[in-house]
Amino acid sequence: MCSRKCFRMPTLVICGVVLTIVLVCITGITLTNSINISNIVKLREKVASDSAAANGGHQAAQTRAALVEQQYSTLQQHHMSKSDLNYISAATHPKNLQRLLATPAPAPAAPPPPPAPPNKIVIEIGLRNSGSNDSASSASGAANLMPMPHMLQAADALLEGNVDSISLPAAVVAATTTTTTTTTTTTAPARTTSTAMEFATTSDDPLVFGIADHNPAGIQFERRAHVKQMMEHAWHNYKLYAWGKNELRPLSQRPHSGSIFGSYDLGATIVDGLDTLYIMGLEKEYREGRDWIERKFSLDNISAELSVFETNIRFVGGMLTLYAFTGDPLYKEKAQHIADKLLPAFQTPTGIPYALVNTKTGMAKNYGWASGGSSILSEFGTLHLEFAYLSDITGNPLYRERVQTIRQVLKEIEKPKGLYPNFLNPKTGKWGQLHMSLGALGDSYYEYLLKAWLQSGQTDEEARDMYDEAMVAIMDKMVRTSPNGLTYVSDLKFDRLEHKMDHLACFSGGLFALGAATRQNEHTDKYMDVGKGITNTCHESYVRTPTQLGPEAFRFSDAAEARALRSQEKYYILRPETFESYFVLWRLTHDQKYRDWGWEAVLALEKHCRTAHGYCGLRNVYQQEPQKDDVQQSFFLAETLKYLYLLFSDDSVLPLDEWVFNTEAHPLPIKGANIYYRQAPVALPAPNAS
Ligand code: DMJ
Repeated sequence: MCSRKCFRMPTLVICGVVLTIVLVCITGITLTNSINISNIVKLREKVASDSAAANGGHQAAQTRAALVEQQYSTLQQHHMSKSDLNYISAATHPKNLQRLLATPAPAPAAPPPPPAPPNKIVIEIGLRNSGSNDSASSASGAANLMPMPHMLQAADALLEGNVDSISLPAAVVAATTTTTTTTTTTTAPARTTSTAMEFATTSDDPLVFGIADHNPAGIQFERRAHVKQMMEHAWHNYKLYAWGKNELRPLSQRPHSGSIFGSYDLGATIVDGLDTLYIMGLEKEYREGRDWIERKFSLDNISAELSVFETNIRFVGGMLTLYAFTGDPLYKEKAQHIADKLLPAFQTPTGIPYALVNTKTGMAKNYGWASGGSSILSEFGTLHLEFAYLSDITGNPLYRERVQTIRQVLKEIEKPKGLYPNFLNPKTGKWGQLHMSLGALGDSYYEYLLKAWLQSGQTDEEARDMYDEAMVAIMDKMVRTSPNGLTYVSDLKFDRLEHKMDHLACFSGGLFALGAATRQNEHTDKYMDVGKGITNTCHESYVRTPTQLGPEAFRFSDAAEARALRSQEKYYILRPETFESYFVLWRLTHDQKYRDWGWEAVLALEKHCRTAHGYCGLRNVYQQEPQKDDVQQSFFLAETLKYLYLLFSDDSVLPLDEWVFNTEAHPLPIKGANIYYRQAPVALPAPNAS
């Protein structure tokens, strides 16, 4: 028989166990709450201080943006990848700010903030579906991404104090690939979502950075992530072995000096590659580059002989894009500084600039090899986008005037068979040798005719007319079809067609297609056919080599199609033009084959061009194990990797109706269509004294 004592023993044990469980629970809850509450307190403090400082709706909107940013910075501390946090800057996108301003912003809260009503919103950080992230699966994974309206809703709730808990499940902390989900119990109305990518609105906000895409279903995640990793590899090795120099020699692990940049250290890879880092969300690397530009980049006190064309497309173009992206005045100042150094080259009887200019003396000249002292069409004809935009953001009309002068000379001059020869004498205003090409020496002139029209918001009709006239003449006189049905664009030398196409001319697949997509006229169908045909031919030039990378030039004859025949045209130097056309055709047609072709190229680049210390070109793409050239071109970071990254991104990243790419793949905003145009205020006439 059990005594009372004996009965009490199990009761005490049970009570002890229950007490322990209760204590553990309380401790757990307290710990959880202390995390959540400290976050919330911090957020509320931020709300209070921001709100107190706020002078109006705009700042309230920024405050909400800051809250979202703060949330995400917490997530980042838990090893979540920045690319998975691309929505981070959504709330600071000027479009979203405008949208927020259009809706009644919450009244600035007077500190101390009121206690939060319980359980209005739970922000829960979840895991992305595992498995493949490529298009098919990403479509199903889309539902797990936190959409913009929810972000804004969450931001509002935070601002208003309607948040009960923010939970970070332990699994998230351990996760390497994560994204966000929300569970809302609020009845707050959802906002409409923006379709554009996101940018920082100010340069000095350390939390505000990058570009977001709003349609995860449009992204091939694994492919894109792979390209991003290639960029990191290229950049980190450049940083390690050639920082501040122009380019990297990956095999010898030292800088590549000389070449088109002269002998000075101008950080060409930094300036050329920086907008790609920005687009990819590589913030740390971007900031290293910006810092170098701020502290080191200057053309003062050096006596460099610079190529007007290369300096314009890479340096001026790079700075202009960075200015458009960030609004950081540093980039505008640098762009103007560089362009000013180029201006002496324009001091010619015709206004057609020389090819080379000395940054110290202003002495300018042409290349000795260029047809009797001529300037080169693809060089003096590829300044318009940058100079026109520079005038608009600085308010100084001089730059636009310079390129308008070039335009007038080219408009008025007689064109043999309606075509533009590659050489023009800047003193006499007469053509040199009658060689025409959509490849070397001609290429980007035609590109800038179409793109000047696009950049102007399709108001510069003169440019569009000149584009149509030139392309119709090219289709008639230079575009041909091989016996096996490959479309190509030949060079024309006097009256003789040279059935050869440069790799450089592979950009024209995209150019024809873009011409078709942006205006319906009698040429539209033909443009699109030729654009697709040329892109297909350039792909053939790649897949007909054992390396699956294309040669510098390829020929068409009875014996061969889309193959290089001469030893000096068998190299590949990491050029972008074929991928540029894949990108443009993908955007315009959504034919999956363009993405697959791009991915084939990525695999080939990885197999043959990647080294332990960066990427090299190849000396002969027709060899199974080709020798590498030991140069990582700056355009590999500026163009090749950017176009491949964008190929696997959603259309909302740099949409083609808001951005136009300069010939070095630096995107420039389209006037009237893009809020990042950042036009300088027009000076008002002085008030009438009377
Ligand atoms: C780039 O510098 C530019 O695309 C230019 O217009 C031509 N070639 C190189 C890349 O191949």
